[in-house]
Amino acid sequence: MGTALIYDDEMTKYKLLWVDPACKIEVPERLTVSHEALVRTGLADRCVSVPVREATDAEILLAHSEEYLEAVKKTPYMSLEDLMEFTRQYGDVYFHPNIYHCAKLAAGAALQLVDSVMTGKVRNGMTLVRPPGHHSMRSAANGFCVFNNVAIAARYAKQKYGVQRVLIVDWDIHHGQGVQYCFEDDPSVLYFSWHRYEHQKFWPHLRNSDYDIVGKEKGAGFNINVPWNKVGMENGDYLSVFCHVLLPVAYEFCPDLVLVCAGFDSAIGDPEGEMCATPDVFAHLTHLLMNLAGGKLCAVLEGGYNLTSLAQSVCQTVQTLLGDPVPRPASLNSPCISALESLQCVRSAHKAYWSCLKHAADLPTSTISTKRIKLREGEETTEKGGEEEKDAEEKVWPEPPKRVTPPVCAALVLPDDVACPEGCERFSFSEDLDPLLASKLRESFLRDADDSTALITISSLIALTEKMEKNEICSGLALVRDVTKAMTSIVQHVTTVLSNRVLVVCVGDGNVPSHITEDRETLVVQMGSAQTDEQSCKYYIRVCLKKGCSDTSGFVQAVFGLLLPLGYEYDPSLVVLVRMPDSGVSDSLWQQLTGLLQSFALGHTLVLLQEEEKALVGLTASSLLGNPAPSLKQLQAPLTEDVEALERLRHRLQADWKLLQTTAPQTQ
Ligand code: Q9C
Ligand code: ZN
Repeated sequence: MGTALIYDDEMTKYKLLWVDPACKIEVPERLTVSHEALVRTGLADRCVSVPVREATDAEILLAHSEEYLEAVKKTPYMSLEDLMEFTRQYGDVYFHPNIYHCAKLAAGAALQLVDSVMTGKVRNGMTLVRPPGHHSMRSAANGFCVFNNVAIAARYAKQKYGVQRVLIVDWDIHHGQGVQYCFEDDPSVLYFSWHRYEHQKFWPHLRNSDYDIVGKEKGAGFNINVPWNKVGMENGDYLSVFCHVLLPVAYEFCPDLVLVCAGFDSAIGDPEGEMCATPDVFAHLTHLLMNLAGGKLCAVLEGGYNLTSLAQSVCQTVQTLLGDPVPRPASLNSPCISALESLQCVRSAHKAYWSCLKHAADLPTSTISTKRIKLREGEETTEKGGEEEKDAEEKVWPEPPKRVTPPVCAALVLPDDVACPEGCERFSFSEDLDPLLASKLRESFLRDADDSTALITISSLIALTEKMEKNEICSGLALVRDVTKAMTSIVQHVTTVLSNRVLVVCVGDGNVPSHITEDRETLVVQMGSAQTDEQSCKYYIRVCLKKGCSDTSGFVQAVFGLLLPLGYEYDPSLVVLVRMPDSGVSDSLWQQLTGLLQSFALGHTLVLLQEEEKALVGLTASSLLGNPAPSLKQLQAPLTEDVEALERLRHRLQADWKLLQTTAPQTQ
């Protein structure tokens, strides 16, 4: 199952023919540099190349009026003056004799991508198109857009493939108001957009772009706007919104297809966005969406005007779609005050519609009319904005490091009678065990059981973690006699000998030895049902669910609200995922967790299973290989007491872990 790449250089064959400062950034080179970067890095070659086609009239009419289509149809025959005149009725857009042709190809390319994914020809894909689409409305071109490529694609997928729910994620830095208008009363399409807003001072200056515009009638709750009221937003701000808004809602929505309005003007260096998120953040945004809808994800290019950051960001996105391990998120700062305010506002505005947000805090007091102005004037230095504007053009950032895929994707330590799944490698530690290490291991972990099999398993696992550290192996999986013992020895080895940070995720009840949890080199997050007196502390966090890990919605809530933000902030170099006996977690949830954890540590995850759980080897390995997890079906509302307990826990930990914040500090 591959990744489609759809591109045709015909779409570079139109440009601005007169002077218009608002439109001069939308140049043909946007496509050529993006495509050349994909070719140069060898990524294009790894994709399935799919040809473009023109969208038909009927397809364009899925999102546009007949009058508008007929008007655009005349543009190829217009004189320069007529084109300028025609252009004047719309905002921030230009026409050219060849743009109608290109607009048909852009929409058609999005449809080809939907076809390729829906028919199973590929798993996912990206299309590089001009003109972009998300600003164009039923009867109007706008913001460089002629036809709404993604809106047309969503309607087409519903019509042709009977897709029931479509998620549209618009990470372009502008509000795709055209998409919002198209689906505002439609509960079958969930539209999420974040956008530079600056309290309506930024283009397109619409009151409709604010957080309280949630959709209409049956579609109420299915339109999510995250306004950025400051420039300079960073990776931490973006990932925070994904963890605390988009992902929980998206999993509750349970889409059959994910479409991305993939604009890269939200990246550092872009003259329009003036944000500071680095190109590698798109690897994470992409990866976090890849386990929804059984992996069916179509990314369609929208904006992106800094040619360097655009090309880098496109490569990060495509490389992630291809399944390569994602880079460690560089320099994740805490979300800024303004981002937290937006987060709090959006979560509060959607409380009534999504059970995952039911217990979100109310609106911050500072948003109430006059206080908003006061806050903005009296902002402290922790705030972003201000001087960023001047040096936007001189912004420099390091090129994202080359992402290398280890020769072995998943290495398995298994008893001889358990078959090794396809695509994985059986790992056995053949060299004679270092006598010093052997005696140390025997002494500290196997004191009472003179069990040579267990000793060999542990030794193999230690050798495996060393190969992971050298990036010769990406991930590992082992069936062991005693998961707790295995975890203990591995964590001790990795933290002391390799002096690396380890994130231990324990699924299910069972004691975690205190010498692990007291070590600052280890962060332990345990999900279970056991109510004990033991309080969570900074490095040992226990999530208690009334019905344990069999409660999928409570578990998912904890994964997005707690585990992922903690993982991002902690930035481990190894993740150890431990499945305690009788955890009760469902197969699909287990696979989702395994997939999501590969956001961290360059995908270096070591999974430990009890030896009786042979049946789980295949599906766990499949997730380690990057296959999308089955979807969780539409989630029930989590138990109120669980959510409340989770919120209290999150609140308590916020002082230590800043990415857990979802509210702005009280002003005054
Ligand atoms: N300073 C897309 O990104 N305003 N469209 C330009 C120039 C229009 C952006 C103002 C921006 C349109 C797809
Ligand atoms: Zn844009």
